[in-house]
Amino acid sequence: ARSTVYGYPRQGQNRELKKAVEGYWKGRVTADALRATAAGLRRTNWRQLVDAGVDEVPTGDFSYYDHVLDTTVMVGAVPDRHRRAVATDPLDGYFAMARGTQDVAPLEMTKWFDTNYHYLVPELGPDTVFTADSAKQVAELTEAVALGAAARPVLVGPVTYLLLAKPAPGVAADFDPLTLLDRLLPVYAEVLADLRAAGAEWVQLDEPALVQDRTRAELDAAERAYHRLGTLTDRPRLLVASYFGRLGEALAVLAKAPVDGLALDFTEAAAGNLDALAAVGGLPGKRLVAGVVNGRNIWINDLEKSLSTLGTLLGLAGRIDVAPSCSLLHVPLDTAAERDIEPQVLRWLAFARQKTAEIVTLARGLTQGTGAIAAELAANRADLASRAHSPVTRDPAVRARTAAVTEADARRSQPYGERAAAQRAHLGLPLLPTTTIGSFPQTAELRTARADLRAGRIDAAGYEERIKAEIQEVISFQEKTGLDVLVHGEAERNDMVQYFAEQLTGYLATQHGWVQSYGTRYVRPPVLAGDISRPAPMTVGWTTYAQSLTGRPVKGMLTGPVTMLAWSFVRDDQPLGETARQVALALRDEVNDLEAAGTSVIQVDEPALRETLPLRAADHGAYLEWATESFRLTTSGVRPDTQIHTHMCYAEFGDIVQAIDDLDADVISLEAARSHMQVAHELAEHGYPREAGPGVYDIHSPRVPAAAEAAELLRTGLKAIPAGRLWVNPDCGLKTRGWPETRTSLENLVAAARTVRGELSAP
Ligand code: THG
Ligand code: ZN
Repeated sequence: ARSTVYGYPRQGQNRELKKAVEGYWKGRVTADALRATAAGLRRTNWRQLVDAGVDEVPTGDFSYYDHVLDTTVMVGAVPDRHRRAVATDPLDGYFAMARGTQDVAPLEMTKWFDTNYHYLVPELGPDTVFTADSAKQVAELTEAVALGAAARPVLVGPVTYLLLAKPAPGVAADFDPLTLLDRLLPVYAEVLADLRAAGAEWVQLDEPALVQDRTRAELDAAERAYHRLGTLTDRPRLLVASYFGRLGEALAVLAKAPVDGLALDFTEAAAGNLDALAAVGGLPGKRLVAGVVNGRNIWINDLEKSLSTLGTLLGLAGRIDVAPSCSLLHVPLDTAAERDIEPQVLRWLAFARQKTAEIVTLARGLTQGTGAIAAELAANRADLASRAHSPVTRDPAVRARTAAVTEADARRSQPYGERAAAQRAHLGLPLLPTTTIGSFPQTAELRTARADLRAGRIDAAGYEERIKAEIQEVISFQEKTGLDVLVHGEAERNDMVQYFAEQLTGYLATQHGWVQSYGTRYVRPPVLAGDISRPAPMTVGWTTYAQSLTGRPVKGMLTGPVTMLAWSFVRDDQPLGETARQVALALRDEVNDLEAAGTSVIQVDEPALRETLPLRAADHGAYLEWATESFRLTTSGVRPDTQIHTHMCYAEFGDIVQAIDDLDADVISLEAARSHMQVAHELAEHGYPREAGPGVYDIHSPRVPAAAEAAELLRTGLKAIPAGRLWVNPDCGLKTRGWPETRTSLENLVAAARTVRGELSAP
């Protein structure tokens, strides 16, 4: 057995790639220097893989921004509006597609399956002409071969590429990009021939879209694609890779295709692949790459269990190789950089470098027998036992509390209608009440204050003073502007997940655990390592301080349990629902403490509710069950006259409207400005009975909406949601905006609310 990986973190140990690319954008780094940095990072990665004993390294997985955008360049599908920039300077044209320019909009960005990585959506239409550009793939293969590595180029497969695309602007919305398959395949054939000529023995074609529910027509397209590519005469050997789940019906299609190997996910999330493989009679004569090490979490592998899976596979294919379940892009680089995590606990964690060592060990064990890896197995067994029996992972008080949760704990004491009346009486708000989503601009001064505190240049009291000064400013601005429900502005928060993770027992934070989210933007997901409890209130002090400055209601602001899980690395030793329940109970204490301290409006944000939806419809029900239950568990301990808000950051939520209703929140704010209040109509169609604030100001753009424009959006909203239930707010938090545009936009928003209120009371 040989060991291999499909992709490796691109950024470098100190995010050198981010610094070089952003430096290039600012004109501080030349194109040559950027290219040299990138080549150095690729070399470091390949050396690291080869030195660890990996038999076949990936190439072409590196990207300046995004590998789907690289594929768009490879097949020549540059949108018309970017052609001139690309022709003038390919590198600048590439970044123009990624980020837009003064004059042209970028490609749209969306989530890569159910990960936290975002890709740039290809824009295709009936007039799209594909042309092969294999330069990047060939160059990177040549670099790796020059280092003496056995290298395998990795490409996004043609079927997945088309399934990820959308109709270009101006093309009919019902245009199906998959109709372009026959035009795309010759381009892939050309790239494959170029790679073979450059020395590729194998090429990997990634088809993760085939682990989603697929129609017969889509499966037929996959069959046609791999028949066509498989029967080419001038081609390298083809490895078709699937990951992020089970293949289902697509497995039979690929098993029959005239390709040379398949890569399958054999982690828990893909349960079913093993049986399905046996059911189709295995892959006689083909190479099977077995993804037995989870490539998207950070827990050490259970080596004995993996060896047993690999043993089961032995008779099922011509040859078995060992790999992580997916590209290692989705995990941080190296646990060795972490200095603040207890050494014993650090041994439970495996980042990309450690996962690489695991697959090398497994491949050796499979080839030479377990005797050859006895020391590794013993150490692994000890680390797994240490984790299983640690007081960190098992806190009897937390377990007793989750076990005692009843159905009633997750239900408000009164139905929505009665609560709404109590809240109206209690809060005394005007029609079309105005509010914001929670955060105000995170200024450079605030970030400096946090850095100063970390570095010891100021003490806790000095930091508190700076944050309080900011809260005073934010409150006084909102009063002056005439907003009805105020917020404290979240000046104290670095990140809406990290801030809470740092204060909850059972969570670990990393110092260097960066994972690419999109382009040059990275996150450091905290680790849900143990049983979760809340040793002390987390937000009550700041919220009550803000409330002490004003007579208007100040909204308490929390991150909900589903989003806490979605943007963290989750436990793999208990069901997600159990972890969510623990987090929910900790947050419930915070909600109840806020209420006890006099907070009448509490917002629990769930921007990740939609993005965590499982890839297959059959799995939606179980997910939505624990997701909605944990939200209700968080929010149901309050009095009827305490108003619970929630917020979600997307306009497309058609498939989870029922779940949103099941949250039983009193008020929801949603993105709507860019979709012209479409969401208001979707809520109305569903018969959504509660209050809603479809955003009237698109905070993702620095553009300031005029009061008349916001008023027009409100009038549109009123056609779907009655005046008694419509709120007026921006789309999302304002932390990424500057103060000047925030000021004007909110003044215009309040003016718009006043205008429309006037029209409502006019005879
Ligand atoms: N918080 C967390 N996860 C998230 C988001 C979040 N995942 C999904 C979505 N939001 C991703 N969006 C972003 C937006 C901005 C940045 C990262 C992800 C960003 N990162 C800084 C950078 O790369 O320079 C680093 C931030 C830091 O210092 O921590 O700007 O909101 N948890
Ligand atoms: Zn939002």
